[in-house]
Amino acid sequence: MTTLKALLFDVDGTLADTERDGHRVAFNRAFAEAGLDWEWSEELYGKLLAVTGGKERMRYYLDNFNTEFTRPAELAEFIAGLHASKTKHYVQMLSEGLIPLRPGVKRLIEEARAAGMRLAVVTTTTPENVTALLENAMAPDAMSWFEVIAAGDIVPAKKPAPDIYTWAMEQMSLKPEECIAFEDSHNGILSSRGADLTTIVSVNGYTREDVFDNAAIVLDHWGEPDASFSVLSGNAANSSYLDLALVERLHGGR
Ligand code: XBP
Ligand code: MG
Repeated sequence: MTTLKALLFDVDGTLADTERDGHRVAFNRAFAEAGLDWEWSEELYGKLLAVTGGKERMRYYLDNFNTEFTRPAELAEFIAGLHASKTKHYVQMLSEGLIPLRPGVKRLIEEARAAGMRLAVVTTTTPENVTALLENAMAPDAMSWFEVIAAGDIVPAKKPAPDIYTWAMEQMSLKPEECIAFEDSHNGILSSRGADLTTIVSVNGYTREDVFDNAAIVLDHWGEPDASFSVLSGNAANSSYLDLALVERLHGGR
C-alpha cells in the first residue's frame, strides 16, 4: 500500500458553500453594475453550475437561457469585463466575512498540516477568490499552508477534465496513489477520478442529487467531534467525523 503524502482540495462547495450566497450574488451585482437585466435566481444558478468557470458559465447562460440578448461584437472581452467585476464583488463579500468554512474544514486541514501532510488547492475558480477565502475564513497566513494553488485558467480545460489535478501533481512530483482528493460535485469527481485519485465527497444543497460513481465515501459534510456527519454512501466504520485517520483509511481502500 502506498503511503498517503498529500491532500488535494477543491474549493467551491468543498471548503465553503460559496456558490449560492457567494458567486451567484457576485455575478448578479456585476450584471446590475453593467446595466444588464440578467438576474440569476437560486434555481437557475443550479442549472448553470453544469458548467464550471465563471466566464464559461456566462457563455453557457447566453447560449441556453438568454438567446434573445444582442451580443456585442467582442463577446469574449465583454464576458471578461463582467467576470473581472464579478471577481471584485466576490472578493469584497469574502473580506466582509460573509462566507464561512464548512464544518470540519479548518480542523482537518490543521490536523493534516501538523502531521506533515502536503496540501494543495485544485479548483476552477479564479486565484484571487482562493486567496480571499483562505485569508478571511481560514487564517491570515493560510495561503502559506498550501504548497500549490492550482486555480482558474492555469489549464485551458477546466473540470470535469482531469488536467488541473494532473497539473497540481506534476508541480508536486507526486503520483495519484500518493494523494487523495476532496470534492463536492459531479464535475469535480469526474475530474479527480479522471486523474486516478481516490476521492472523498461532501455534498451541498446544489450537489446532493449528483452522481458520484467511484467515490471513496459520500458525506453530507466532514463533521466535527460534536456534530456528526451523515454517510450518504460508503463506509465510515465507527467514525462520526472526518479526521486524518479516516482519510488514511479511505485512501488505503483504493
Ligand atoms: C467551481 C466553479 C467556479 C465558480 C466561479 O467549480 O465552477 O467556476 O463557480 O469561479 P469547482 P470563477 O468547485 O469544481 O472548482 O467565476 O472565478 O470562474
Ligand atoms: Mg466544487
